[in-house]
Amino acid sequence: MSEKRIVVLTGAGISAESGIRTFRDGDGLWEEHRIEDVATPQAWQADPMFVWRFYQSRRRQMKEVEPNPAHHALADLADRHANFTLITQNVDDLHERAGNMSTIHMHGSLKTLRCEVSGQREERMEEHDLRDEFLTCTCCAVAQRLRPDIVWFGEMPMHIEDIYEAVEGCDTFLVVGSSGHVYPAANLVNVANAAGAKTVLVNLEAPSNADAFTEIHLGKAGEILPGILEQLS
Ligand code: BV8
Repeated sequence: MSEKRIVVLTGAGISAESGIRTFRDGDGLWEEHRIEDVATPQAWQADPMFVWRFYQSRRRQMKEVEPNPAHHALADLADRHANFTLITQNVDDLHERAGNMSTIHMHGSLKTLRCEVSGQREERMEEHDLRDEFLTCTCCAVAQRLRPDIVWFGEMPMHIEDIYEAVEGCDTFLVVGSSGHVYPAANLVNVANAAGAKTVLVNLEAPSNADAFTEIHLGKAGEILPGILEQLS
């Protein structure tokens, strides 16, 4: 086991080959609305059923997709490497299903829902939990509406202290499948550079923060990642 500290950040691009649409492929719209306008507390306040249907359709899709070779390559690397941290911007569970059980979800998760009163989380992925009716919590004496357990635009990302601690202390920072549009995730490569880490990108095309990386591999993650992880460990 090498003592090198490896931190990986994934974005929507790593799930693309599993059939999950990325945010910026194609038109980045959902029912003719910009996703940045749907994934906000304001949209939930204004039209909760509209936002709820957006998430329920993505929660249902999770039952139909499988991890791809990129997810499996990262799970294999985690098995071989003692000092490994996986952070994802994604809200699907494909990293866990490939074997990365301690994945840090900085933007939340589709599998869990959150009580709007207590903030308590519960996993609700049974068939009857995936219809378009609102769901209510099991934690309050009077059941309250559950919201998606998702970090919306304008909300604070989760586990941010742990994330900065890992990135500030790493030797290699690998980003897979991210356009570098969304902050603070897109800034983590600069944090890694400042910490003296080697920064590597695997992406289909050059993202907006491409200049920040030491090494760039352009192409599909499922095809490239299995080959380059040997060099990283
Ligand atoms: C915050 C969950 C501060 C939702 C997501 C005004 C007000 C408030 C904040 C802001 C503001 N203006 C800007 C901001 C900051 C804002 C932001 O960055 N906005 C952007 C639009 C400019 N950020 C925030 O709001 C964040 N919070 O700043 O809080 C704060 C401080 C104190 C107190 C309170 C708050 C929160 C951002 C999180 C938003 N939630 N996700 C959901 O999923 O429904 S973000 C969401 O979009 C994803 O999680 C992901 O992070 C992002 C999409 O990015 P990518 O993952 O990179 O995906 P994308 O489609 O863009 O790119 C895919 C890439 O893959 C492409 O480059 C493509 O080429 C490549 N690819 C495709 N196929 C493949 C591939 N690569 C390899 N192989 C392939 N096969």
